[in-house]
Amino acid sequence: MTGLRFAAAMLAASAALVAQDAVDASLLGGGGTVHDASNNAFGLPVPFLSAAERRAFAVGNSFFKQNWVIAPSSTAGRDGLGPLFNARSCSSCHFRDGRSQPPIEGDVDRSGLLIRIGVRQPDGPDLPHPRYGGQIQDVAVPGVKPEAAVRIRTAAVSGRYGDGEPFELRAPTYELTELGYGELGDDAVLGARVAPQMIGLGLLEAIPAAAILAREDADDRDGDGVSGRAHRLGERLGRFGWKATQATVESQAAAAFVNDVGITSALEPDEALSPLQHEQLTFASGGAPEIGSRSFDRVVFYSRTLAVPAQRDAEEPQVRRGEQLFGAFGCAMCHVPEQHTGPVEWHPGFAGHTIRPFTDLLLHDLGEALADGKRDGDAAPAEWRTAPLWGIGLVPVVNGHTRYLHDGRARDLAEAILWHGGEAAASKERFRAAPRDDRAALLAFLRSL
Ligand code: HEC
Ligand code: HEC
Ligand SMILES: [Ca+2]
Ligand SMILES: [Ca+2]
Ligand SMILES: [Ca+2]
Repeated sequence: MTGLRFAAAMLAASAALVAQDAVDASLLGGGGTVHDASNNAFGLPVPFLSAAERRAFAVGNSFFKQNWVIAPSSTAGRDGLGPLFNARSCSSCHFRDGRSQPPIEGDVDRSGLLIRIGVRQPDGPDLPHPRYGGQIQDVAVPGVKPEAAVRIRTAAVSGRYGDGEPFELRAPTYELTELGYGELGDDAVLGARVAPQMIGLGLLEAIPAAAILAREDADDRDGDGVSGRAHRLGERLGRFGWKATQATVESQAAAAFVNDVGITSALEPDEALSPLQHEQLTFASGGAPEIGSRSFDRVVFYSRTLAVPAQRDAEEPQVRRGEQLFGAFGCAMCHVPEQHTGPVEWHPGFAGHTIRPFTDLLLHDLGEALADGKRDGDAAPAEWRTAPLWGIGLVPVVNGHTRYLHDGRARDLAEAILWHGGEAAASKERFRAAPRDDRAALLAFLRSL
């Protein structure tokens, strides 16, 4: 085939793909979509896996769910928990591959909310805390002190919609009690994060870097008030985590194993201990590394291949109206409805999908009210990655709660919007000022995703 004819064939093929997707925009994950709105909706593999890959997915699933145990143990393949940790398994935070819930006010938290910690520098990213490292682990193996317990307090923030209807938001503050390794010091900064749902991560990883960079407008040259920028991590782009601190699912999984569960891997061979803890603590290791690369790779494969549930009720008039308003209110400027995936080296099936993740994967300044003082990498305290909105309407079904935003402070979808400020202030304001029926339509659209 000549180059030209090949190009024409490719064009025809991609036109066919676009035409097919255009018929059904409810396939939010393109060919990686599943039709399931049950409480297992976040836990299914993309439909295009081979039989062998489905087995790898199942093995990854079992490692994601299994409880790690203290070393030494007769079950050598799954020991090495801790010495400091937050949870015994991935799924205790990502329950049913979904999203965790922050504790109720006054509760002393034992999971569901992760507290990052650091020491502020005048310029550049926070340094790890000399006593507590980069994260507070609130559980420990016997004979080792946990780092702290987390206490949440909230203060009311009241406001009114344009038509006079009142609303009340809850602004959280966090306090660490029962400190196990001494004082925090005045320059310590804390950042609270809930665990997001695990769907569509391989598809997000397959969006070409060039497509993400093409949407950057760091200095807002087009003057529309929105100025997203990519989180650059050396040569790579940050895509995962609430501040896009991880470039790949693989690096995120390795960080989760070592920081959240205390399991070392080839990518993260050292336990997550501060210099002070390295000096003080003695504990048994579960091997070097504690999770072998075969098992680790299965967890990464699993995490990359979780499918995206299809949109529900897309043809309902109220949902369609809400979708129009999503554009009219400017939500789609950041929550970009449509993206296209390109090739990735770890699986041929992830390329060529038209997906509807509702994110640009860029960092945006969402205002002081959402800033918690923590600077992760290059992301300033007020900067957050546009959260993907696919699957957001199924969080109550899968996880039994309606807590949104990076720290779960929003108690429903309307509150999540009302917290938007900074670059999203004008967009939020259009929602706040809109008539009740329009607000209801926008929320119905979000619930359909
Ligand atoms: C203690 C709770 C907790 C545990 C246990 C946990 N996670 Fe997470 N997970 C989180 C939080 C919080 C985030 C968001 C992190 C951030 O914003 O930096 C996250 C984010 C992620 C992401 C990125 C998702 C996205 O949309 O950006 C992946 C992938 C992930 N976790 C995988 C894992 C794996 C694999 C394990 C088990 C080794 C695991 N997690 C264990 C809390 C947890
Ligand atoms: C300037 C960019 C921007 C605009 C405009 C914007 N958002 Fe967001 N949105 C974000 C970012 C960034 C986050 C994550 C903030 C956080 O977690 O603190 C977010 C979070 C959300 C969440 C919570 C997601 C989750 O997983 O918890 C919802 C819901 C949401 N936005 C809906 C909307 C709607 C509806 C509009 C329009 C009225 C809108 N957004 C406008 C950037 C934007
Ligand atoms: Ca360990
Ligand atoms: Ca720590
Ligand atoms: Ca702009």
